Amino acid sequence: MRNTPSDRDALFLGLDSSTQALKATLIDAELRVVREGAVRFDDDLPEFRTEGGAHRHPDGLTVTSPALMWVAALDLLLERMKREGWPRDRVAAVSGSGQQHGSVWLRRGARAALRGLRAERGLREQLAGVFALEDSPIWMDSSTGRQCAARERAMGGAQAVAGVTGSRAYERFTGNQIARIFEERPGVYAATDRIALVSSFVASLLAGDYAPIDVSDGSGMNLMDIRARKWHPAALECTGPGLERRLGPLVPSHTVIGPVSPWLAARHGFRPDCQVVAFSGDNPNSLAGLRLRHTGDIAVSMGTSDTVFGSLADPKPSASEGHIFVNPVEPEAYMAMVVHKNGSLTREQVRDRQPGGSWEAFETALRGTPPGNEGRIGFYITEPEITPPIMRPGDYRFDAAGRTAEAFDPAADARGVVESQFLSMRLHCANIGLTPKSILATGGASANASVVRIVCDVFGVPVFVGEQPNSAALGAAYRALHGWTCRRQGRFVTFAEVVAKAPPFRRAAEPDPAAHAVYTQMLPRYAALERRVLAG
Ligand code: XUL
Repeated sequence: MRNTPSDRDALFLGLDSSTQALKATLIDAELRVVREGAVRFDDDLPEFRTEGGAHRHPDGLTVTSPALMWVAALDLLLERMKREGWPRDRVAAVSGSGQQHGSVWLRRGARAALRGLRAERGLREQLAGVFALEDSPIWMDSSTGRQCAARERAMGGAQAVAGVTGSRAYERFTGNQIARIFEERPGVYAATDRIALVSSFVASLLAGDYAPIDVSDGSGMNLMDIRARKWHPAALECTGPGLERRLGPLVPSHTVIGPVSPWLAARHGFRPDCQVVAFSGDNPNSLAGLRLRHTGDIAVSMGTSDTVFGSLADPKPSASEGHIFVNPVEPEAYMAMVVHKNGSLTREQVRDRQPGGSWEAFETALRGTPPGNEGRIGFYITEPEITPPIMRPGDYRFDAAGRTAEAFDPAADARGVVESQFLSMRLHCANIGLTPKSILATGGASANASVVRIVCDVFGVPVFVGEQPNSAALGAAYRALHGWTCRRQGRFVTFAEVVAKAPPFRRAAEPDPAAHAVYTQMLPRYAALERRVLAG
């Protein structure tokens, strides 16, 4: 057997089985990225005929991906690593990320097939027959409205479901997907030995055995008690019979689940003592990749949608907004995630109304208008909003006296849209217990200094900026290092210690106390106007 790599030479691999690609990021012990690679499902595996990695079904609601495609992608990725000479024999630990909520249905005999993999053949050839369901429901599926309603009835209402599982019943959440399969395809359910998440399934392929679901990705199922970090009996009960046995155990996210399979060592040159750390969901891994290491660190990602996620100690799960998951790097803590659908497209529409329609004009408008917009408040809804659920698109404007206003001048609209988006974020984050101590701003709009200024003043905390491409794969690599370090030292080592060497993000803004006070005063008025808009 080869010698253990010295700690200095050790490398850590993170995989990310996302909707459209399987990505890999390899880091060294100094946390530098040394290699990156990706297999794109549509282009590299055209025989599965996916679009954006998925199949959209004629009912307009069902969305699936072929489970065997994820296996084929891993074969291809590992072959490329071999061809490109990635130093696999220095990899001390591997972890990974999977798109959240997707489920993989394994029939009896799958475990023996995983344990008995033969080195002379690829995974695809040996595992083609292990699926009880060839097409895995994924997070884009919204076909389970009936099952969601039934869950909420059975468990005492939407707030009761949220209180226990961290989220009200959502169509894409795995428990509701499982309930639908049980109802509509009882033969599939009966033939199933194990239901894995995408994350735990890919971990199984590396470990050569069933891998447990980690408590962070497990929080996206509507089946787990997020406080006890255990399957919740009543939530299982209303889903399908014999479910606990089919789901297997739950483990903390930093758990080393075992060494890599003899197959991976013999066929792909990994060390037989390379450790597999439990895989988790893509959002939990991104939290790790953005190094949100302390309670109160939050990330605001400004893209097509604006997504906020962050670490918190005392969550307030809500039926009306957001999700609470167990934190993937701080076992006692939680993470919250809130999605606002009206993000950059909405800002762009308001930008187009500025003279010249450029971002420069938008910045000039922000610089030329005062914090609080002289009492004017607008709600700019281009697409039906998730948080809060404003379904009817349109611009809703109010003057300082709370009267409906037909129009604002373009500069007031520029300030109005940005202030409104971040006041909404502050309000709804606070509703689920997320109060930031620092913000990491990422995504397109984080390059705009005047937008960053408003985020900073609305929340009243310092804002850092930085891009972290492939944050889920990188987060998985960090988590591999984290799990490996905890195992090595025989104690829980904080994630903050483990990622201390990573280069800091740039500190971009400090709050202005006077502007922050304006926003704090504005918040109750904003909340009242939001209720008016919601009431129609
Ligand atoms: C989270 C969600 C998506 C998926 C795919 O709840 O549905 O973000 O994790 O990225």
